[in-house]
Amino acid sequence: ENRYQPQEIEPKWQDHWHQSGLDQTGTDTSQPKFYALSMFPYPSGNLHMGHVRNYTITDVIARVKKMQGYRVLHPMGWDAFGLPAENAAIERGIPPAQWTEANITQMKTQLQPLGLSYDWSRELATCRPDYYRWTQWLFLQFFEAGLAYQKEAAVNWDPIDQTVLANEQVDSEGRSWRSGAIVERKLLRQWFLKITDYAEALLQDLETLTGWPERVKLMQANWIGKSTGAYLEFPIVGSEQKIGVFTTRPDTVYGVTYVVLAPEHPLTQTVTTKKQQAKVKKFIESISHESELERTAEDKPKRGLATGGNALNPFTGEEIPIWIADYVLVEYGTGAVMGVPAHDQRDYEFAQQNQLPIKTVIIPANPEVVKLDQAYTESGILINSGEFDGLESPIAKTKIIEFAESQGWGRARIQYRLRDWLISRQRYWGVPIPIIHCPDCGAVPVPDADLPVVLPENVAFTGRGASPLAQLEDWVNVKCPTCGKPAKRETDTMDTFIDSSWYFLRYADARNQEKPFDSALVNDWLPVDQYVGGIEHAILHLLYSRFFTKVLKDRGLINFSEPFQRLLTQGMVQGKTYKNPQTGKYVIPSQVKDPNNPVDPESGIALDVVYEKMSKSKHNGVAPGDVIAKYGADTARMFILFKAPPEKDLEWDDADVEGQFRFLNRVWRLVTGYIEKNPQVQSAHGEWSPDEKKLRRAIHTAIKEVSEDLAQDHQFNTAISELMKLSNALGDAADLITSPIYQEGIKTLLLLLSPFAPHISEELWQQLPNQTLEKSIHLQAWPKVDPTALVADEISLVIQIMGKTRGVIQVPAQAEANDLETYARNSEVGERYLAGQTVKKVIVVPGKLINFVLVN
Ligand code: ANZ
Ligand code: ZN
Repeated sequence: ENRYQPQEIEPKWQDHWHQSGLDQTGTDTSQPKFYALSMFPYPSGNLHMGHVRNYTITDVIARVKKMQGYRVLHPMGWDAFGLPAENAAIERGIPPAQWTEANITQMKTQLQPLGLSYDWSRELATCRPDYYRWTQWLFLQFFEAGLAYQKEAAVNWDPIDQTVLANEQVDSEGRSWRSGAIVERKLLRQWFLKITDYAEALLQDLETLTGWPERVKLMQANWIGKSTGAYLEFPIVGSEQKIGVFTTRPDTVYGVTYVVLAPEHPLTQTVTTKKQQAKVKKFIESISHESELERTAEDKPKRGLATGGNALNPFTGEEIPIWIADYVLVEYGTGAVMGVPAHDQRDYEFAQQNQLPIKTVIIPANPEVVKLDQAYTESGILINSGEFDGLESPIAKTKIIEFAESQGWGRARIQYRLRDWLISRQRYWGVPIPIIHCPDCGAVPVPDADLPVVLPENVAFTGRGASPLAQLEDWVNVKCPTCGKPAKRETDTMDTFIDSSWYFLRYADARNQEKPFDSALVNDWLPVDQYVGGIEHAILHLLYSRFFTKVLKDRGLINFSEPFQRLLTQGMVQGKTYKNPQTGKYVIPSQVKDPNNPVDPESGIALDVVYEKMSKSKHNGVAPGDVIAKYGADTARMFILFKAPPEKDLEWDDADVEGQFRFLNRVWRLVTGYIEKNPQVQSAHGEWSPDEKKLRRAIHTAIKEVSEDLAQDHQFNTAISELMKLSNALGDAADLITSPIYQEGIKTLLLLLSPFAPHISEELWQQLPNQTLEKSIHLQAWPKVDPTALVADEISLVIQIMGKTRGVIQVPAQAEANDLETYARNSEVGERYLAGQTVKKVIVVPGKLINFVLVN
């Protein structure tokens, strides 16, 4: 018997496709291009369901586009630098490169059985010198453009191991992962990329990204955080210096009753009086341990101190005290604020605590809404504001800025929350920053000819002391490329987000030895037409990639300014968990005796059944390899695509996996049954019988619906439902087996199925009479809709009596509402249910149903 055996056919076709080069990138330049990209994985060594979902989605898109006549680029690679490899080196003595390459090999082995249509000839790994050579080259482009610079910034310092720690190496209590020491902050000179120069462009161009989820664009906009307002200066009494503040509410300037500096502000020392010096010093020290989050948390009391100094409000001529406080951040705006307690909630609370005056200068147009125990933070009408009294906030803002400008007190200002990108890492397993520090020439780029600066291999990993690179004297000490004097290499490596900020460009020309890429090739393939990945990258990775793209465009290396045309952020894959509601512990599913009535095997307490993101600690993971071994990759793919729309979370459900397996078995029997009967297909005879017409309509409806589901919002789930309908229609039309329509139906079913379940459809396609191996189903054209086939001669009309469905009749498609009523009344169903009844009302939904409302 000819059974569906995925374990046999899947490896066979994978081998065959590989040998025949089926998945190589399209080269026919007469075709439009399509670039389908999944976010490349970190090679942890372990492929999980989240990966499988991501790559399956992209694979279907790539396969459909190929059939629709596009030349497709669908590559894969490895985001291979990062901390875990270095931790493995510290803990187990395995060199990071070896650990990483072994993981890559293992994950490739795990990817192989999924039947993904990657062009592996373009594979890249960011940790290999043939890639990071160009990461270094690109860094030097930024350096040359003045977009890479050094300044002091705080790092996590482990005082016991005398080492810098990554954020991930500091636990939630602020302790080092290795030594357990309380981590300190330490200032180091580090490298930054000037992403703030591109803040406005990054914000503006979000509008052009029509193929992105609104939610992601909003997250990016909030991260960039544009505020419009004013820069105003308050002269320090008894000094020539002024305190500049950034405010979004210049209309409240008459209500300023004090000025606050961030404790770290450079003017703090200047304004502090002798009497306050000791206290201020102590305050600053105590603040240095708080994080930014703690300092600005809304529910936390604001801490502050008077400096003893005063400033002048130039608008009112009043002297006001200068304070320092933890809620003012040194990095934002000017690091100083004008305190307006009547109209800013934080200022209000601060003023209350410290008995500072509160002066109302804005009243609501509708005074009923005033609440006395909090700031009035809305717009309104100005009072107590001299010549600006009576103006509304928006107009007052403009007038006050104009006036300030005419007096030399300030000007309009736009402020972004986005900060420059700190890219220095004091670690080994990353791209070495290609800079040599010379005492005379300063920071000198490593000359092109000396790239890449290769990571040395004879390195000790102890987790203690300076970074491994900094400990290698031979490597560190070099001659200055400019003047030849003794100089030192930069020992910092780059943030791995840099590696992933340009990999999508490299795929267009992955084997280039002379340049990071050929511009013409990149300009041809990019932007990426469909990018697919997790929402966790909604901010940083996407923002950095957009930034790189814009800089490279300005450098003349590429001709487009946005890298990703369309973005799909796929939902999580969730597994079933059994959770003890009292302890919060997750019970291992195999220990739950009765899944219908799950109780904790120890305490007997009833367990909550909830779906959560798959993870080891929750015992709810499903290993891709296990599913494939049991059902095959085609079933796994079908299930993932069918169970939920791609953006939504997906609940893993064994019964539904079974369901997809059964569907593929049905397809198998349908098609092999057809092949075994080996029918003599009649030649087309122009005039189709009503049954043939009906089947033809089902076929073309499926083509239309599947094509639309795929074109619009990647509704794979409804597309698969259409495939099920078509397979049922063919099952019902067994009488037509010799009709050319039936043959068209079988072929269409396989063609439409092939992007989703590439192996079974190839196997059955090849078994069809007159197929040859050269004509892979994946090289066939996507079926076209014949609109004439969609026109129905007859439609099914549902008959309802009092809203209850009582039967279905066939009626002419063109019938009018009146006719429909006649057909319904005269039908068998109508006669049975309407006999002796009085009809009160008839409701007709044309083309669908008729409902008789009776008098009872
Ligand atoms: C006076 C004022 C009056 C303000 C008022 C608000 C309401 P966004 O929108 O986030 O840009 N601010 C400015 N620099 C600050 C800093 N370094 N640390 C903490 N707060 C700072 O916020 C801008 C507002 O945040 C500014 O406008 C300033 O307070 C405060 F009725 O100035 B405002
Ligand atoms: Zn020099």
